[in-house]
Amino acid sequence: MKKTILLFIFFAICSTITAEDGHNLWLRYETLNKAHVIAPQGGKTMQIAIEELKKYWNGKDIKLVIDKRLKNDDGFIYDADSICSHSEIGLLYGVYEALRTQQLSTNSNAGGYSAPKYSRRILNHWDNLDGSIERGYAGKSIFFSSKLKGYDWEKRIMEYARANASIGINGSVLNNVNASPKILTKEYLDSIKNIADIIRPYGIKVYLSVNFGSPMALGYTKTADPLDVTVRNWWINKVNEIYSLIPDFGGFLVKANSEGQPGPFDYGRTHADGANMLADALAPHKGIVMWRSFVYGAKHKGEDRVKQALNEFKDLDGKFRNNVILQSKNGPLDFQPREPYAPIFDNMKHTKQMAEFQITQEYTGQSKHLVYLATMWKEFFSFVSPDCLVGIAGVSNIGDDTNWCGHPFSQANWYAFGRLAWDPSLSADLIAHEWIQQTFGQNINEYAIGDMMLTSREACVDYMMPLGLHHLFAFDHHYGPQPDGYKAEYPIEWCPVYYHKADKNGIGFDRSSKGTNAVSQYREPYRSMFDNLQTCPDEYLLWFHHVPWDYKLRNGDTLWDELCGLYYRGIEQVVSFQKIWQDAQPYVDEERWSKVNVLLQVQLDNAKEWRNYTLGYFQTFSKQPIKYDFTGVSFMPISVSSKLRQ
Ligand code: BDP
Repeated sequence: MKKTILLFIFFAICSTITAEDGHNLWLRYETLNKAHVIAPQGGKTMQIAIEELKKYWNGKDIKLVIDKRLKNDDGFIYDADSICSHSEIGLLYGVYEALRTQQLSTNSNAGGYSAPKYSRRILNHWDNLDGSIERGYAGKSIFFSSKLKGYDWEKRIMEYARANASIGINGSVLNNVNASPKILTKEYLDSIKNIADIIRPYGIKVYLSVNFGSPMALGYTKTADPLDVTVRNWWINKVNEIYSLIPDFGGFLVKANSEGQPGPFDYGRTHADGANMLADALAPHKGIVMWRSFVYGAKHKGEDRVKQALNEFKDLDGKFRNNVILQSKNGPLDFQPREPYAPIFDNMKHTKQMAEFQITQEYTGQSKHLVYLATMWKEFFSFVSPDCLVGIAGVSNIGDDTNWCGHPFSQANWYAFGRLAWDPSLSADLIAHEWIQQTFGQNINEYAIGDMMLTSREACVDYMMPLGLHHLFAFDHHYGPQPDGYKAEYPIEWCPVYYHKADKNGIGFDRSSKGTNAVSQYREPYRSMFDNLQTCPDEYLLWFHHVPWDYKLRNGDTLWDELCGLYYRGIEQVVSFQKIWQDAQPYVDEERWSKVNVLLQVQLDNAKEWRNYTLGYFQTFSKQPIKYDFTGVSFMPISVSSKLRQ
């Protein structure tokens, strides 16, 4: 008896100090086991829908109804006591909507019809077969790492699928766009089949990144020429093999002739030749090809990098098969803290297009900085109509860390991606509040935390590269600043000095009609607006113009003073985040609170480093004082040939 009491006390203590490791993401429903669910016969997806309701629904009776009159497969109608959809997966989405609503304080407008804007809502994992993740900051690959085995591994994959289903994500490209040909070998396809079987009931299709040179690299053909019959047949057979294992396989994602990857140019063929060959192999199975437009340094080498993608693709508009989708990053360069939208979205009128967002924070502090990205993605949608896209891809930030994403707030970016892929008209604000309430409960100082999230991306822009500056990142890891970066052995497009072109006269990349004329790729009114220094928004100023240090901005400050002021403003913002987080302490469990607290200090230190290093360096050109209290490093003038800064 005594022993039992001791044990009881022991467990009671343990449960009060149970680690809150963030593993449960935004899925923190209380187990109630009180609902009575009326549902038709169904498969595994229906079973999951029923189980979720039985366990977590706080009402009594609820009906699940399949109604074939509803058009959109994934859409549903949800009201107080029923969820109705064309399909089982639509019902499951309805269940998660019902449970989300139940978690939120403002659920008065809940209910009605909801259907996704896009039928392809896809995560792109940049996972390598050795378990590492390109630009991954939250541990190893959940798919290819060996840390988890057997049941634990399956459970993890299932949790992954459930989290995705809860926000409507319905596709996963499992491997890196810099793809190893080995992914197409029997050994790997068998393990991909296992993954597909686990995630299928949650409505998630598997896609793979493929290396264009695969048949040759694996030793089956002498060439990878897309017009060669042996090559075409190899792909047809390979695709058939994949579908025999995974009947609902989604298709391929391809990075070709970019950053050293093989592609159709190697054989004098076009992107369309390459994409169409794969599309033809996939078409009988209803598979698709997502062909990336992230290309530079191939055909248009030497040209302003941000112009190259469109120049490579514009003549191919209308030449792609119906099951090819051109996938382009939101900006024309590479996931910078701020870029103008990529003009390729304006120009490819007869080609299906998808936008690629980067959820993993390669250029926004990785998993160390609190940067909520929904505001960036909404900015994109303020220029590019959601109607011109057929799908959305997000480069995942998921790894095998217990909390999935590294920084507790990075989970919000995964969440926001799913919600926006479902409905791009949702506001960043609403999504932030949904996430906060579900992740931290309703007692937290939600409005202050919400403000912190909503201003965090702008803060990051301010302390890293304000006023349209871009790619000032340290080589290779892309974490800290290296505005003086130049290596003769690297392509010039990897060197920060190519992008800011600071000299004694001023700073910025002249992409106006007097410069590289990148502005000409934009539709009006943006073309004229960006072209004219007077009308170009400050946010994009140094993206499009080389501006004198003494140039007077609209607010009356000189460019130099404004630049300095913004770096300081960014730092002040992070200080204010720390204050908000201090106030949140009573409402957040110790583990997550401390983790964020420590990371905010890292973020502040990094922000200061960005300011000191960057302003210290630019000051060698501006030769002007920094009006603020400055303790930056002092810089020797750089020795890069002035030609690079023309
Ligand atoms: C860049 C990354 C690089 C990726 C590349 C891509 O630095 O690791 O392979 O994009 O998107 O942002 O292909």
